[in-house]
Amino acid sequence: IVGGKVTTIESHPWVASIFWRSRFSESIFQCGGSLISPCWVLTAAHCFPDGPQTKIHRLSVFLGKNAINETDHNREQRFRVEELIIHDGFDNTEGSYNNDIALLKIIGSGGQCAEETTSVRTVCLPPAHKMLPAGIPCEVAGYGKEWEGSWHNSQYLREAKVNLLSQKVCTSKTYYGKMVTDNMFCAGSPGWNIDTCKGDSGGPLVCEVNNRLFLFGIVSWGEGCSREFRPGVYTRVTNYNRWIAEKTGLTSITLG
Ligand code: 4AZ
Repeated sequence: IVGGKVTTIESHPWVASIFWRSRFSESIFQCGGSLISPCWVLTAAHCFPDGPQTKIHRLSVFLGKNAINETDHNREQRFRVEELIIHDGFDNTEGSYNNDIALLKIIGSGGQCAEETTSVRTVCLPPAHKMLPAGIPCEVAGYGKEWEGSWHNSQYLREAKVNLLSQKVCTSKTYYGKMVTDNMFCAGSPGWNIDTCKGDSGGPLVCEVNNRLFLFGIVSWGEGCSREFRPGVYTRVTNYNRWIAEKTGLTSITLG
C-alpha cells in the first residue's frame, strides 16, 4: 500500500496472507486474500504462476496475522490448502489479468476451518452485479510495498482509502483503454498518491453499504504504483457470485 498507514488485523479481520514454501523450505509471502466463509479464502488467480499445476502442499494460509515476519501465537490461525480453484477464464495474455480470481479451501492441522475471533472473521459479498457509483470511497488493505521501487513488502498490515473510478474514465485513452475489461474496475486517489502495490495482490477492496463492509474488489494489477493516470485495477467480485457459489457450494444465505 502506497500512502496508507499501519493498521491492525482486528480492523480487517478477513485479511488472509498466503505463503509459499520453497524447496529450501523458507516461507515466502506470496499474496493477500479475503476470508468469505470459514473454509474459503478468495484471492487473485495471478498469485499462482504455475496455475493448476501449483503444488498446493507448499502453500500456507494465515488468518489473524498483524505482521508477515512475526508469529503471533495468541492470535494467528494457520492452514494448509486443501483445494485451489483458479478461474478457467483467467487470461494474462492481453497485457492485463482477465478473470483474476481464485478460491482456496483451507484446513487446519486438526481438520478444522477458521474459528471466529476478534482477529478473524468473514467479509460479506455484495449481491450479484451490484454497482456502486464512481467517487465512492472504499478501503484497501495489504502487506505490499510502500512505494513502487521498494525492495520489501511492508512488515505490518497497512490500509488506505481509494475512490471508485467510472468505467468510462478508466477505459479512456489517457487511462488504460481496452486493457480494463468489464470484469475489472479501477480505484485511486485524486492526487495519485494513494494506491495498492506489488504484494497487495489478492487482497481486499471493501466498501461500506448500510453500515456494513462488503468485498467489491480483489487487488489485481496496475502499471506501477501511484502513477498518474495509472490507478489500481481490481477484479469485479460482483461478476462472480455464481462462480463462487458453484465452486464452494455456498449459497447467498451463507455468504450474506
Ligand atoms: C502487483 O504487481 C501490483 N498499483 C499490484 C497492484 C498494483 C500494481 C501492481 C496497483 O502485484
